[in-house]
Amino acid sequence: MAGPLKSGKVKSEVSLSKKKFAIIVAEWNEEITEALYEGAVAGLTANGVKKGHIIRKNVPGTFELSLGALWMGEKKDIDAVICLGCVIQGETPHFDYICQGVAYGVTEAALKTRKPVIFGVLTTLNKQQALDRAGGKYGNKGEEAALTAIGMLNF
Ligand code: DLZ
Repeated sequence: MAGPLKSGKVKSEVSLSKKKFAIIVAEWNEEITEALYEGAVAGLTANGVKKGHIIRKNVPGTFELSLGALWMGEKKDIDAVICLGCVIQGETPHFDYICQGVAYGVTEAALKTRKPVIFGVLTTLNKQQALDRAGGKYGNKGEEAALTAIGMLNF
């Protein structure tokens, strides 16, 4: 299994130059999810993934990531799917339903497609906590999700 290095690179025993990734981006909390997307692309390209091999798809909200992941994971030429979303508890009365639903759905998509489907969803109490994890003081969880996808391709 590949291990993360400090540089944002991972040790990969498989060649990544031919691998294709789908990134599904939820449009809710766009400021955060765009930053996660930038982080994910940076994480992939820093490790040799070609920009042309990264396919982006948007979905309205985090809840829809599951179906988006299944649809993209079913495509023969996609090697791994990265799901990016952000659910903020203070602003979302049905926070728990969305989070449970997407956690279950992403797992289902991985098991059904037998491909890595990565859970790059921030579930935070407030917007500041999300910003801190979308390129702020705690790094970028989108980049982490990208490195996790690469790690799984090295399984
Ligand atoms: C409805 C809703 C709310 C209130 N909050 C969020 C959120 O914080 N983050 C997010 O990604 N999506 C939110 N949504 C939208 C749901 O994910 C979903 O799009 C709708 O419930 C329709 O299925």
